[in-house]
Amino acid sequence: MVASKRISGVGHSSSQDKKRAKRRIQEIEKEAAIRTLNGNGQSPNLPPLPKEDDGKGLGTLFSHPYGALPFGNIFLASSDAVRHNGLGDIRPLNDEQVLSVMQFLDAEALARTAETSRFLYVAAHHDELWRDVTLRKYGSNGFDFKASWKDTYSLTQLKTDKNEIEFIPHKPIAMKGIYSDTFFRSWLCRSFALQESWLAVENVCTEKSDELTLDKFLTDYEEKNIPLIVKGATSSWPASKKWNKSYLTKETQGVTFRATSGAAPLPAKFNMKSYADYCDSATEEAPLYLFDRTFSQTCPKLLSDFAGSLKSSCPFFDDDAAHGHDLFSLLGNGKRPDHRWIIIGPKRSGSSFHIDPNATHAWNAPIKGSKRWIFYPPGVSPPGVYPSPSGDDVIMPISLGEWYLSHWNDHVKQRKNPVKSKRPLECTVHPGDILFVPHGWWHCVLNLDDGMSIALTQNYVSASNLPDVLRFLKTRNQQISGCRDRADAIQPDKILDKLKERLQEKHPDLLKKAQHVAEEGWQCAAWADIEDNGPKKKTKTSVLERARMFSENTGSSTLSEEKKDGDEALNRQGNGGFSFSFL
Ligand SMILES: O=C(O)CCC(=O)C(=O)O
Ligand SMILES: [Fe+2]
Repeated sequence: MVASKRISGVGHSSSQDKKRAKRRIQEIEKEAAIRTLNGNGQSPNLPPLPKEDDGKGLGTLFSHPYGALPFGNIFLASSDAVRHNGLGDIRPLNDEQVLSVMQFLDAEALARTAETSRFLYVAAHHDELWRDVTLRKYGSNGFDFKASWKDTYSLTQLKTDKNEIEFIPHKPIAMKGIYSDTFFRSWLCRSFALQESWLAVENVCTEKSDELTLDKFLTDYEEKNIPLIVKGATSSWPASKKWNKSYLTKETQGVTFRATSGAAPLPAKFNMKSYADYCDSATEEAPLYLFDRTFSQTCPKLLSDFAGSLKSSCPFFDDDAAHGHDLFSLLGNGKRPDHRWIIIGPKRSGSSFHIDPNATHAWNAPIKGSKRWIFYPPGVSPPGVYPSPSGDDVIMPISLGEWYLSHWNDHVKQRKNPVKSKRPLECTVHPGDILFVPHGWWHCVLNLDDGMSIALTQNYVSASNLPDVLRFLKTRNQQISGCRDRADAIQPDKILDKLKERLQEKHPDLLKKAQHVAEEGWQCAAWADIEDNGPKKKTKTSVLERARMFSENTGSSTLSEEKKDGDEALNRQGNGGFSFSFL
């Protein structure tokens, strides 16, 4: 980003001033030339504009509401005075740094800043800044979402103050002369068109639910550790028929749900109605995703809408089955790591690349809205995803949008990886179907449909992954998750012994066999090339520093991974790890 100076002619400038101005023009031009405009008139730091293919029209979809244009357009502009004059003495900061400083402002300061100049008007309306002030002030009490974060803040403030002032919704004004990859890129990553080519490949195995036997599932999929879609398995679930905005709102009266985003400083508490409203108008690059692990206790009615049917329609996922599914249940409810979630999010929300927690397998059933999945086999990091050598943290683009827009071409190349077993798998899973997510596979998930997408997921340990789970609990203490923030849960240093104790009582043969296999090594390559436990080698750079370095090298914003986990998600810079990462 250029810390630009005034380059237009100035009334009484000295010849030295003129020389300086000329030098500066040359600098700007050089910088612009380095960024060589690509075919879209954008700098190469931005992904090419995707072609609109969902019939909404490029113009509306891609014009920034406050008029920001990609930085490359400055090459065609007569001056960059808007930024120069608008930032005054802070102009040496780049746009990202300006936004970082503004994160320290409260709502009043933000509103006043927006009045000071055209450039700061645009910067001070960055939706994420208003999200953050709202979450800081009202995030833990719940609030009604209204159209945008600025409106939500204003309305909540007026209500809290019992102020009689009339609420006037904010209407963005498009400014001229704003050239910023920071503003434009973030807008692009939140409003990108879903490309047909992203949805074209379907190479995950499928089975029809009425033809899939338990034995076939266990031998052909679970033991081989490969993903599978079971078609039509959940169509008979009451949840599939009943769950929508009004039903969930009615059945969850008085309950609040947590929603988090890797890009938001704090989690937010929403009631269902407010979250559904948010889904209708969310405009952030990385939307808040509702990932709730407590719903079966807070809304048992929702559990009864699928738990019974799961047993009859998907015997291969039956928690109580004799073949030893869900072995963590031996630890006891509340004591075991988190394992069941309701997941709700708007179009373009979803989960960034992660591996599921504690070496567990999972199933995922979309109830409303389809989901696009990309899988990378165990031990093969997806493009743009950089796990640390210890596996305790991972760096990747801050949003799914950014991953799709920036790394798609590299992903396409991976489809032709000469080693077949390293190639990615891809699929769209529709309501009515259920997906088996084998342990150790990287996966990312994108919600494709308008309104709120609703899904259920459950993680489990069975005979097939027990050896790796035992090995994981023994050697990856730092990465054990789903228990640290709950006092009633068994903590990482105790969990292995407890599990072995319980298995010894209930399934001694299974334990013996699994211990034997575990001693030989990992079954799954996800953890194989990482040194087992031992003193953790301290790297000099923190996750944040590495993220920053990566960002500076690639022009990309990054995120240190977050976990499939409630409050532990807050510690994502701390003991986070890719093996239990989520979102
Ligand atoms: O539905 C989603 O966003 C993804 C959930 C997921 O990653 C899982 O179920 O393992
Ligand atoms: Fe997952």
